[in-house]
Formats: sequence, structure tokens, C-alpha cells
Amino acid sequence: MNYEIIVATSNPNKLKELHAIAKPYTLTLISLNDVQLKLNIKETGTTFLENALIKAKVLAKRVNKTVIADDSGLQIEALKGFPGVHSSRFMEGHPYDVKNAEILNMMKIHKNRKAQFSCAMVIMYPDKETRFFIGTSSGKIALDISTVQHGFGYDPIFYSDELKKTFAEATIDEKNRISHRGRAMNKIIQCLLEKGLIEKVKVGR
Ligand code: ITT
Repeated sequence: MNYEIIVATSNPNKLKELHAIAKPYTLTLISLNDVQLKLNIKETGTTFLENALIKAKVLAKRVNKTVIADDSGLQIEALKGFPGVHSSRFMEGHPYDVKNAEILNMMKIHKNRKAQFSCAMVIMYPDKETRFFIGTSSGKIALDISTVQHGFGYDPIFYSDELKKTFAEATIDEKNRISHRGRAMNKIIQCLLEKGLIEKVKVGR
């Protein structure tokens, strides 16, 4: 039987990426929608980790299952780490093509286009044992918004140093292999494997 974990996110794109990572394992990720839960979470932390912990704790209070939560965002060196923990709240209510255009506008006066995506991911077991993992992925703010638009959020303006293309041009598996969220989630997968809670699904011949 698959090991079940509830994911404290209402972002369907994050879930899609996490499902793709979980697929080869005896692991079922359950969304808040699946359990008809709506969490009222105030992300009041000043770091990704604080916010991920807040989300995990709120969900863990409501369910008697293992939960995971992530808080993530884009950090731009020349903008002193902005939008950082404010990534989802920056120009809230505006579509991402408008937000991305504004970031490109803010970057016009800067030569240094270095940026990274960061993700703090927390796993909390029913006995409240808690582990956290950090994943980062380096790149640059692109000069233009990618016309290919896979992914979500800031993907169309994030040029990955490792993939040599924007995250928006990557397939979900390419992105997961080197992304901040992919890296953090793969550490959680390792942890679950070591604990013997999940195993890799054997592909039959
Ligand atoms: P939940 O809190 O419900 O998980 P959220 O979208 O608000 O959903 P965060 O608080 O972690 O999630 O905010 C992360 C924001 O950072 C997200 O809304 C995007 O704008 C951006 N972001 C994070 N990871 C990203 C990725 O892989 N690609 C593009 N943008 C990303």
C-alpha cells in the first residue's frame, strides 16, 4: 500500500511538479482539495523556512497524517533578494505576465542579473517529528519574457544556469531534476526511503 502524505499547498502547479517526483515511488501525495480542506494561513515569517513551518503546523493540527509544506520564491541579487518571501504577494492580483514585465523593468538599471530560486520544505510526521530541507537553483533574470510558457510564476523570466534555458522552456522532468523544489523534494524522498516508508516501484519486464 502506498504511503500517503498531505501537501499543504493550494498552488496546483507546485502539486503537479511534486506528483511527477513522487510517481516512481510507493507514495501518494494528497492535496488539500482531495481532503476538502481550506487553510487560512498567514505567511508572517521572514524566511522561507519559517513560512514552510507555519504551513506545516497549521495543516498538521487538522489531520492525523504526515504532511509536507513548502515555501519558495525568487531572489534577485541586484534587488537585495527581492521578491524573496514576498514572491507570491508581489503585485498581488496581477497576472504573472504583468509581474514578470515589472521585474524586467526593475532590472533595466542593473548589469548583475544573477538570481536564484529557493525552496524550504518541511515534513512533519503524525508524532510531530519534523525535518526540513532546502533546495536552491541558480540562474539569471532573462532579458525578455519567454514565449514558451510551461511551468508557472516567474519561470518565463528565469534563465537556469544548469538547463541553459528558462524554466518555462523546460519539461516538468527537466525542471524537477535541478529546481529548488525538485532538490528539496528529492531529499524528502531519500528520507522516506531510508525510513523504509516508501520504495521505488519496480517496473515489470
Ligand atoms: P502555497 O502557499 O499555497 O503553497 P503559493 O503560490 O502562495 O502557494 P509560496 O507562498 O511558496 O506559494 O509562494 C511561492 C511563489 O514564488 C509562487 O507563487 C511563485 O510566484 C514563486 N515561485 C516559487 N516557485 C516557483 C517556481 O518553481 N517557478 C516559478 N515561480 C515560483
